[in-house]
Amino acid sequence: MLSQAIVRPPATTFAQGITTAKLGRPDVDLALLQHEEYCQALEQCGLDLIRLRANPNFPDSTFVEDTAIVTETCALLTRPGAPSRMGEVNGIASILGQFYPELTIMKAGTLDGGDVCQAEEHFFIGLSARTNERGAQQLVGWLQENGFTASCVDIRGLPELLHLKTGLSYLGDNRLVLHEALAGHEAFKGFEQIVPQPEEAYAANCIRVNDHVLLPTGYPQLETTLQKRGYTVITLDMSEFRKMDGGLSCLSLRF
Ligand code: CIR
Repeated sequence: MLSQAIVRPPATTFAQGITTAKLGRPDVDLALLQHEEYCQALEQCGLDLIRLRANPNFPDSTFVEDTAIVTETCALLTRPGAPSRMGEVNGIASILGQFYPELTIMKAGTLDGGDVCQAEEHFFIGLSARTNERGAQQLVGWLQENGFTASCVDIRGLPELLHLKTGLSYLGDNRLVLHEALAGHEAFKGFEQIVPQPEEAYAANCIRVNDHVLLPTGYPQLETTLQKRGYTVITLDMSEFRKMDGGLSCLSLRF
């Protein structure tokens, strides 16, 4: 069971963050409203929220997921691959330190939390424009020391995926939702695979939070598929975060 989540609202500088989306400039006030609805959905799923203050020095700092890897037993601070985001980690360290007495700090390479997908005791790690081999190898070593297994998935040839989790979610029950570009990858053999229609690819970034699945609004086919599998789905409008290449998983660190 997940019990907490760290979140940080978008700052006044949100629109100055990094994006490739070409969906226009985000409306910060609307992003704040959408973020509040996201927070309320996490609370509905039973989580206590640690709400950090918005940080205008880091326009992308609402995407807290990229700064750390958190598990039930251990946590690691990452080295985000975008130079403008490296400093975000400092703002997460003191908070995570309150929950994890032995917080590991990555020493080399680069790695974004968005490239790391946990499926029970196994982790999928994306090699991407943000996560390099050195960073991934460091994470593999740390995971093994902590009793987990890991496999790497190279997404550097898939520009439609900023991070591995842009196109991959683990729902529990040995079940993945994954972007069609990832569907044939051998790392995912043995899992039940739900592949959204191409027009619903954005919804491949969804999150299981205890008894619910959070899904972006506007993807009815995937919503129906998940409901047929017995999930209780909460839909959330993500329009302003999508404009900045973000999705549901990016907005919180859940543990
Ligand atoms: C960035 O490019 O870093 C942000 N604009 C979006 C980060 C999204 N994070 C994620 O998928 N984990």
